[in-house]
Amino acid sequence: MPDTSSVAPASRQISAETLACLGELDRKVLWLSSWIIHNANHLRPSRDGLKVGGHQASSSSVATLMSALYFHALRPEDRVAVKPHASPVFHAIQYLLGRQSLENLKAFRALGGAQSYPSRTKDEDDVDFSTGSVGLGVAMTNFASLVQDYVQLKKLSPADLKPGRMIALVGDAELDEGNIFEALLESWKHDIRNVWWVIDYNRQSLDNVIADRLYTRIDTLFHAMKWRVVTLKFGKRLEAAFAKPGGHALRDWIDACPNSLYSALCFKGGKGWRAHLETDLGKNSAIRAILDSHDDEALHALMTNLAGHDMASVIEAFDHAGASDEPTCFIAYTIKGFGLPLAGHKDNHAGLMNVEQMRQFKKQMGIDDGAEWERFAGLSLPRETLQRFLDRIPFATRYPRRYEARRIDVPTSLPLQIERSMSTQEAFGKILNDIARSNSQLAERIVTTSPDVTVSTNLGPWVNRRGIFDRETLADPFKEEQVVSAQRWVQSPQGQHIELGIAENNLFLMLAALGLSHSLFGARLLPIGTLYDPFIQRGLDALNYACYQDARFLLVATPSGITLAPEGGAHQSIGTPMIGIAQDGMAAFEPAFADELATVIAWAFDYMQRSGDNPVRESHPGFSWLRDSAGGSVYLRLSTRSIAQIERAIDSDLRAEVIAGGYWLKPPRPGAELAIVYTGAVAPEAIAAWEQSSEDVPGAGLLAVTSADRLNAEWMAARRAREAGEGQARSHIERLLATLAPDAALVTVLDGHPATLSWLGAVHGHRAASLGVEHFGQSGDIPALYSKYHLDTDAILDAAAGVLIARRRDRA
Ligand SMILES: Cc1ncc(C[n+]2csc(CCOP(=O)(O)OP(=O)(O)O)c2C)c(N)n1
Ligand SMILES: [Mg+2]
Repeated sequence: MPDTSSVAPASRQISAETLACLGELDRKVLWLSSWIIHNANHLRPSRDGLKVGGHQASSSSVATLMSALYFHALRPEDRVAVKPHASPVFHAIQYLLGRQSLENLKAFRALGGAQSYPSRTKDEDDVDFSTGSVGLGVAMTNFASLVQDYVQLKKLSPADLKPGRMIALVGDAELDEGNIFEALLESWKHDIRNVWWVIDYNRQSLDNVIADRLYTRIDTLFHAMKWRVVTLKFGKRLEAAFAKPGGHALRDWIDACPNSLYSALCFKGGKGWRAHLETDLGKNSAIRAILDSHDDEALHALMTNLAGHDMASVIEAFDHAGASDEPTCFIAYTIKGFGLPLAGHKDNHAGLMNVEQMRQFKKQMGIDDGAEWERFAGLSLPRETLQRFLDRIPFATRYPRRYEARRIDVPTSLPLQIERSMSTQEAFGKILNDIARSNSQLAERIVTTSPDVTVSTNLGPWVNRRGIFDRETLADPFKEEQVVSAQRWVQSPQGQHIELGIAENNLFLMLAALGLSHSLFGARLLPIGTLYDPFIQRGLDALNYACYQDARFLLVATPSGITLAPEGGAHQSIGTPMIGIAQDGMAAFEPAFADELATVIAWAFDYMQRSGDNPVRESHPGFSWLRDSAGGSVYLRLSTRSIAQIERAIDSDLRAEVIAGGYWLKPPRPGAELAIVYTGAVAPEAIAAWEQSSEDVPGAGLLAVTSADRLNAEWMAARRAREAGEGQARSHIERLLATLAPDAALVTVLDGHPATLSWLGAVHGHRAASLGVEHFGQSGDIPALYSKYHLDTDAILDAAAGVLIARRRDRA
């Protein structure tokens, strides 16, 4: 079991009573986490025959580390991301702290019960960061620490909030995820502080025991990123054995023992250790003495006394590290399945103790039948002592630990000088520039971030005015040297833009952390992240993760579609409008005109701050089926194509329709046979096609869809409401399309996958032909590409003719 360059933690006195209480609680956490899973799998009736699962081995591996944290090292201001499959350990600890109900533990993995993986939004206890998709929760802590610095340096958080540590309990195999490395490098650039990663170094992943050579890489990697590395390898008992004359032979033997053999022997127990030690070191008198003085059980306990399971060693390391705010990685050697009959077995990831094994384990834990859920049953200290201990731990001094932040006032419309022709991307830059110029609270609370596409997504003017955030103040040498540049990038703690390197995972984790600042740090921020639309897919899991945690942000994705024409196929997004529809927690818009964009952005700043209950009624009559009072994040799909703008004022009715997702740009005559429906940058083609078709089909309508996502969501919600007995429920899109003839033809068109709008045919059973992009594009100019991919005016007219002919044939 080769080691990393060992750093012995300096010792600090901790009372024997404290250590005894911690040891007992650790035992209880191990018991409860195993029992929660056992109960779910063996004692709850199964209706579907599926194994419920849970991770007894993964949980046992981290029980001591988590007990040491929660019952000793943590302060209320610290925030923790727990490795996903240690959820039972987390909930057991919360139960002991009185923050989780027995009912929820009994319902682990059942509807409404404690979640399989800790969830900020679904669990009722004190989850700081959700986890589940490995690697993301870990990296989230780095970005959360950056946000903590941001709000504290600007004095936006409550004055009495001390800086906390952002702590991740990390499965060692999580380090295989690329996003970890992206986050490490990025956070090195930002000189992050107050981060702890506690690696549960059990040397097992899901499938396998990891290669012996890997440890050197982990150590080197963290050192290279300027992290302090604290290795916790051997527990006190093993250290004591090594300190005896000849003990070094035992240390050398363990150090040289391959991970797989060590794991296998952990599973086999005392007899296995004895056989190998006899063969390899039996002639060594010191080893002989150990073998002779330990029975099999004691020998097993000694040989598996790794520091990650040794409370005194863990406490010492945590206490020692607490003195500095340096980012710190603890490599804590552990055994997957420690203390359980699953220990060390390479197949133990999804392994569950069987009924007989659990009976034995229960006996070993001193727990009587019927006392399985009792907080202190089977422990050797009096319950009063343990309860008193729990009541006094630092972490218990504040609950709940989440903050509510005051709402930032947002105007219902944002000023924008509309040019005769402009793109939505250009309008976005101007809107932000205008906000940057103002002295408003809104301007103060906006924070922007971008993965190296700040300039190319038009955030430049905002950054020029508001500056780049950094702990240190740094002038712009280009400016000082009078080198002419459009960008003036002054860095300081006052800056309001966080510039990231090119890694979209990092962008979304940054937005996740910024978007939870109100709850984590009591400081409301209005985060805006920009990137090229196609690269959403690069960071999609992290985006999903941000939404899963209910982080609030405005995502501005530009340019998009094949409309970015000369940039070519590798940069063209096809599927993102479908992501916009399907992504929970995020309302997606694709406005065509600048005034629509200004309307949506103003609404978005308000929507991002909402937190009411579901279901919800909007105040504007008619738009009542969306879950709008709960709020969420907002995604804007924008374009660099400059299009002719419409001279108009957006009144409150039009505003409500733009927000609801669509409006008749050219209202149809009642009973009209045809409507052209468009989204986004193809507006000029749709308008031209409508003008030309009006000659043949008088009274045809032209429907502007600003949000296929919201139209769709409300349609689904209204249908469900009708099914639930609300017969009058009608969604906006149902009312809009009801003007048409029952068998009217619809032609839908957008620069994205046609399925985004094709469902409109199902609203009233209209016959729909849907245009869009289905295949990878290539470089070209807009006319060439729109023609090739059938988005141009002719294609729309052809499609209209096709559906109208089919309609007439059917009627005949
Ligand atoms: C992104 C992602 N891929 C795959 C999984 C499935 N999975 C869950 S745990 C795990 C292995 C975890 O190993 P490690 O992190 O070492 O945890 P431990 O040994 O403590 O169980 C895998 C592959 C996942 N949860 N997330
Ligand atoms: Mg592991």
